[in-house]
Amino acid sequence: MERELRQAFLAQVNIPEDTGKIFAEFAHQFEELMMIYQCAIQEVTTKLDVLSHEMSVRRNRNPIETVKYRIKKPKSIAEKLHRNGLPITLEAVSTKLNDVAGVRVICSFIDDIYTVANMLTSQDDIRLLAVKDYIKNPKENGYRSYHMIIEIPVFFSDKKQYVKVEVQIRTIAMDFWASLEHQVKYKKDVPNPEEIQARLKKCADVIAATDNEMQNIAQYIDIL
Ligand code: 0O2
Repeated sequence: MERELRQAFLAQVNIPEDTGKIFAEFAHQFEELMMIYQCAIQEVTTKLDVLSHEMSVRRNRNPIETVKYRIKKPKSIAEKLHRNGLPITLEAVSTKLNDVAGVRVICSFIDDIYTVANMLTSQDDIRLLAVKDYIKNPKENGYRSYHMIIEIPVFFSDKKQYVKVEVQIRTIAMDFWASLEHQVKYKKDVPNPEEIQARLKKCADVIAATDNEMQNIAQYIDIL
């Protein structure tokens, strides 16, 4: 198990690192929980790979540009639980956090986002738990993206378990914006943060207008 994980959790729960047996058991359970999320990510990315392969053969264009994924880092898990006033326990991780397993799908056009979301959620083994449409309702800072919390069944040796995965779907341009904004958010000592936020908001507006116009052109030349 990563040292970072140990330190983040132990620091949050005030357990000295040499508590031996208790720690070893906790570490093992945490590792098992992360394995479950990792398997759920594999299931979702496999579905996306299949769709992507099918689209590239059966249609003249594939709405899926890129698929990325990540397991939330132990430090971020601990911080999010702490921020939300939740106990730093494995139970809280699995019952209260929706985004430990995250998959991000990058598309070229806005319409592609809804196409991919529909293709995924119309599969009968996927349960759609929640949708946040930050494209129709952008955040005040300019953030745009389509978020879904889904549950996907994972078949283990002794049981079938539904596992939550956050799926974020956005255009290339929205992704470009979100990566820089994310870095600004987590960077300490950003000079003139208000000015940077205002400039990023302007970029988000320009990007939204560009995404819309790109889609209009694609529709006009009939490639969507
Ligand atoms: P990281 O580092 O990506 O993991 P909920 O999970 O529904 O209880 P939450 O977390 O506010 O509440 O949900 P939401 O709004 O769907 O946001 C979840 C994730 O979306 C974030 O995870 C980011 O990845 C992304 N996101 C949301 N808002 C913004 C934003 O304003 N800017 C950027 N760049 N990304 C955003 P984390 O845990 O914040 O970060």
